[in-house]
Amino acid sequence: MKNAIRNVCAQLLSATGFTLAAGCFSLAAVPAAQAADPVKIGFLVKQAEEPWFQDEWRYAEQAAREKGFSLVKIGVANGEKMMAAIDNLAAQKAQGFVICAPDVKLGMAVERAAKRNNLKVMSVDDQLVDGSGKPIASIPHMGISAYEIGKQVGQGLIEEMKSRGWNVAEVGAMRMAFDQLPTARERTQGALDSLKAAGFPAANIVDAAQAKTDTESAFNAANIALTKQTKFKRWLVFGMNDEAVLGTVRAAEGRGLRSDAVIGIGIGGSKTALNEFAKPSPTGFYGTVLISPKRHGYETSVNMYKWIAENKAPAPLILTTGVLMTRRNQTDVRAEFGL
Ligand code: FCA
Repeated sequence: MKNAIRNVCAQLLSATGFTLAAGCFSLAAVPAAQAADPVKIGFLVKQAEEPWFQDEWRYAEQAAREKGFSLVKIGVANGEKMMAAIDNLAAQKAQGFVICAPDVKLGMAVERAAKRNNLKVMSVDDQLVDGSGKPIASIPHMGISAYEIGKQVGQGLIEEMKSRGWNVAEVGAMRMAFDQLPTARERTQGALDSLKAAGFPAANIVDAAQAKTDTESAFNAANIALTKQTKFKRWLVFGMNDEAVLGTVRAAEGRGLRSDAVIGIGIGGSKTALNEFAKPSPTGFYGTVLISPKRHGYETSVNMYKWIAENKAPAPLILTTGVLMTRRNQTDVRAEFGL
């Protein structure tokens, strides 16, 4: 488009002289986005009902308002919906999208669909992988520093257990696992490693595997695990996100294990955690490592906008950090995150 204008201008310059040509140069100097179609960006998430993703969308919308692009939010619960959404974005003349895919193994399919439709693509939260399970480096990604954040969860659990003076011999640690997702595996591995480093007995660690990454699936998996494990009187609980921990905490409550017998620390800090903190008395959901939906929603969208409108490619990999948040410090920690 700009080249075409320049060519016409060059011809005018030689044919008509300076005045007309000056007007041409100011036209040719307008940024690409104004000269081309209006910027439209898709934001595709695997679990639209999860508060974390709603927060991401909210901050993406803020970016859209500030930068003046349109945002198309689509929930993509499975591969079929995801592929349809990408084609649909192209039909709507979007130029790019940010995605947290329903399955990271769909990475190559995402990249191919983006290329075919001439759409720029970035991933958020869950990094896409290729056929051999390697992260796809050509798709810029913003995720959390999963292992480090997991370690913070483990340290928080140990500290709280110590301050309550629990007898370790009676304490089980439940790892609510979703190991097919690398970021989930890294998060719980970090927590495990810090428990072990603090001398927590490996024999007291119990694995439960959730079928999906929501509260209900964690609740079901925890129920099965708790039925099998009757020797522990008290529990530390960790998992990939707040939903994993909340489901486990609810299952424990069903067995009469309440806040004096359960210390759960999640990852996230959205409504799922805030609702627990807002209850009149504490529950087994003791804390969460707050991560930033603002960075993941706002910053990814702005980066995509700049890629499209200013041809500024985003950093290939950004990993964000978290801070332990409990009932006590929630206001301060959220303020620190600009939330
Ligand atoms: C994953 C999880 C979400 C959230 C996000 C940062 O996508 O499924 O719950 O933790 O990472």
